[in-house]
Amino acid sequence: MTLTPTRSSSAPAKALAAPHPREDNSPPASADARVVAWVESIAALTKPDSVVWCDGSAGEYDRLTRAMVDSGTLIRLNPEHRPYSFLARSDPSDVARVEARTFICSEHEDDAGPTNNWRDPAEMRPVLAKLFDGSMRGRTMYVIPFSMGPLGSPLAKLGVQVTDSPYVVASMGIMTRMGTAALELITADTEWVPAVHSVGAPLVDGAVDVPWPCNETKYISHFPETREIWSFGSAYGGNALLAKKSFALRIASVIARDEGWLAEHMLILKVTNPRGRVFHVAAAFPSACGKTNLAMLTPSIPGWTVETIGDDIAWLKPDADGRLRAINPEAGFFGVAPGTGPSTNATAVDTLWGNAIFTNVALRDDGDVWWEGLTDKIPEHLVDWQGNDWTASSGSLAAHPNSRFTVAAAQCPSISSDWDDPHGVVIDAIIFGGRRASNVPLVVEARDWEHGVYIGATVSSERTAAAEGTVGELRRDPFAMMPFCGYNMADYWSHWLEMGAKLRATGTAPRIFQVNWFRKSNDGSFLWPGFAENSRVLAWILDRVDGRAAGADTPLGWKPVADGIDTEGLGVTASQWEQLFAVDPEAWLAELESTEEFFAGFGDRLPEALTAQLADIRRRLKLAREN
Ligand code: TSX
Ligand code: MN
Repeated sequence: MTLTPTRSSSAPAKALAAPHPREDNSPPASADARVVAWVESIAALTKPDSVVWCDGSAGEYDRLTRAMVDSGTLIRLNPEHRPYSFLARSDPSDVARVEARTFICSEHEDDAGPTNNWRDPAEMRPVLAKLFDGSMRGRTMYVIPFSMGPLGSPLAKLGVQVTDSPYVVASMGIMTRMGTAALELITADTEWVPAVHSVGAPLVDGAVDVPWPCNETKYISHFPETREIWSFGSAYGGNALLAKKSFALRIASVIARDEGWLAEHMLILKVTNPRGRVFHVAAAFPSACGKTNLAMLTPSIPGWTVETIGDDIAWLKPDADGRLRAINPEAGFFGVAPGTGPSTNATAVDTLWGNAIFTNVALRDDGDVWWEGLTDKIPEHLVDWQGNDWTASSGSLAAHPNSRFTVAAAQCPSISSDWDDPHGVVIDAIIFGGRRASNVPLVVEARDWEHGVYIGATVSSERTAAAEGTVGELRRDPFAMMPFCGYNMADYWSHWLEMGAKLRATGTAPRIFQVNWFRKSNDGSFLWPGFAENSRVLAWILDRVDGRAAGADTPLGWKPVADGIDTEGLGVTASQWEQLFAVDPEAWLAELESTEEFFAGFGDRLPEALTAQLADIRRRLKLAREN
């Protein structure tokens, strides 16, 4: 079957010479007829000058990146310092995910729930049809088949994204298993998720292209019932790399609910204890908690090793023996650059030696990249993320605070040999974290799965900057999924509770823990050194799983007994240790009031088990207050 190129008569002649299109636009022979028909329908709507089916080869990546260097979208970094690497500078208006323009278009508003922006699909579809009509004129439309998870894995899912951004193609090539092999897995009865992306900047009426085309109007729309993604107007991160947050979390969470598994915003670690026993841990943290740093942790304690399986997303599914197995559905890291340095995450720095795309970081005079936190010594002169001359006295940041690196997971020195095991890894422990200056102890273990789900549902960070609201106010981010759950959050909690019941019935459910690296003393200083020292907390957690660490009862769960965590050489005083685990009943009873209010927002969809958990913790706190 041949795809007829659709050309708008008004498209300028120059745009017809799009970057290295295949000479004919015919789909590969292996392409499934439904995929071909869908691509034809999107091309008919968006009217690109040409259509290119991506094969995922190194040659294709090379051609695309060369064309982007020629067009000014990418700057090739000095190969002596950073081989096969590029810098992209985005439009200053297109620098982050836009939650206010992210929509869940379920048939019923209640199925999106109070934490999502809901739009009636009947209203959204015509809006999108109008925006996408001719939105790719003068450009090439790329077809990107991809697998989330190892090719052919029973836990993997397939998708096809079309995009008019070669930057998105190159990024998807790093972040997913992209190309011919994924396309060949799509046959007549394979489920696959279609994702349409346009930067929304057609080249018409002689318009000249810009390095980072985008549109002021943005829509990141999800249709959970038909499992479609439509994204318009942005080329940045999760707005545009639709395999990541849009597919692997928002759409996958809905598929997972229907199929009996979990799509989670979690890193995955492999940890080996000094006796050689191997454990796997999945952990959910809200933003700005250093998730990638934990995913690449180098332990400070002897005999323990930590390896990386994933840094952002985990798909978890019970196996035939009732054990929860997890894969990292991604193939790369799309990490925040600022704050990544030899003391915070030396492994990430080593991962980034080459073959990387950097977006919105600063450019050094020697053709390498720089960002705040990469080195203690600030370079004398830089070109900042907006392309302006920069010196330390400029009074601005050289790299955008949300600037990113994109790099293959396989290149990470701490990557585990089983990171791409198609069967996934058995999860022994699940950790929920948050950035809490007060109340939340360094670590506790949940009493049981229901208590663990309550801990997940109450994940939060305290606001640290006045600009974000009242300092100290809780920013709730249940399961770190607030912006990523594709359906009603209360139904998601019910699904977690049901998964626990199933795991208990057939096998062993992972144990659940809460951690907080960010508790502060009254003088405002951090009580816990964090970073590599977090290995001591991981060791306690896994000793608990191993049945070799005692726990002491608290109203919030089981804490380490005295000397349960090795603090040798840490510089944490006895008083600081006490403050790290202090439970102030009054402060906690006040927090429970706020949690009750938050829960009430979910109305009658709130699972009874969470109301019961809250009541139980309140009872325990009142008892503690009396004693
Ligand atoms: O990533 C962090 N982790 C997890 C590491 C595995 N960060 C950085 C958060 C921003 C993304 C942390 N910051 C951690 C942490 O455990 N802890 C802290 C707070 C902290 C910062 C500095 C010091 C101690 C604690 N100490 C000195 O600066 C000397
Ligand atoms: Mn994330």
